[in-house]
Amino acid sequence: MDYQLHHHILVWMEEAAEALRESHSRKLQVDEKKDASDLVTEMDKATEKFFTEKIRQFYPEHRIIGEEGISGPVNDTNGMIWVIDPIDGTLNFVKQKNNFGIMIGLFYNGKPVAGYIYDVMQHDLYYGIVGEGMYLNNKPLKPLPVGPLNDSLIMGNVGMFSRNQNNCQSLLATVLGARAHGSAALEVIQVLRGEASLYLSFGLHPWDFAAGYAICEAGGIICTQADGSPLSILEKSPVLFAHPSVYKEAVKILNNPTEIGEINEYA
Ligand code: 2AM
Ligand code: CA
Repeated sequence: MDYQLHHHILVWMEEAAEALRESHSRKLQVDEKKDASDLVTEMDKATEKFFTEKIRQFYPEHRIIGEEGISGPVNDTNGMIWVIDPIDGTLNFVKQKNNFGIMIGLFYNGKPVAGYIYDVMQHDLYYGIVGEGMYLNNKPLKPLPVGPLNDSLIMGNVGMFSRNQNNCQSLLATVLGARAHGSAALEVIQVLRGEASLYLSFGLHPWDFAAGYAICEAGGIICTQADGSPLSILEKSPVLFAHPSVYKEAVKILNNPTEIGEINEYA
């Protein structure tokens, strides 16, 4: 990892986060993408533009995959690629002015190098450098100990559990409970901290999972598709980030449909 590059990312993320916090005092342009729950604001676009311009200025040979599509397209994994979600949890950003993140994953020849997740309203910047470990606000991040699946909480989203997507209610029946924030950034943070044993979500875009993928790799948390196959930053995928003590059992449950056990009333 190039430390000037790392330092640039820290400084740029601070600046972008401050602009997002400041934007809460203004009335923002909000547009619907697919429907009223899928929003894009002027700040999603402005934040991606901010990073794109910085990267073009300092690292013109690097390529960018961003949710708002300001740069690209990128069709192969050669060289250094930045995968950027300028605001993860845009619905929360608009409706709660809280519980959203900025996510950046850095990949070289398709392999994770470093990942950054900024919990903007908490002023908490999580990052991981592959080969070095995970950090929170520049201090080493040591997750809470994670035990077996049946003694843990898991992260996901309400929609997938209510629809029993990929038999995920079986997983819900196995664990103590599931938690959801409506932001992949915040959900992954709980796994990084060891407050949850795994994060599962189906049909994530590369910008939804790239940062978490790289930080988890740095921290020894296993990252694959839900069926155990490898992730690619070029593909939309079902994503599983799981601590080693729960990974195998989670994959087995998700891929061997069984009768769904009893789900705790307060899960
Ligand atoms: P976003 O705010 O960047 O779109 C909400 O459940 C989580 O899913 C957020 O991380 C959100 O990211 C993401 N999300 C929302 N709509 C999505 C969609 N249509 N496809 C994939 N991810 C989506
Ligand atoms: Ca987004």
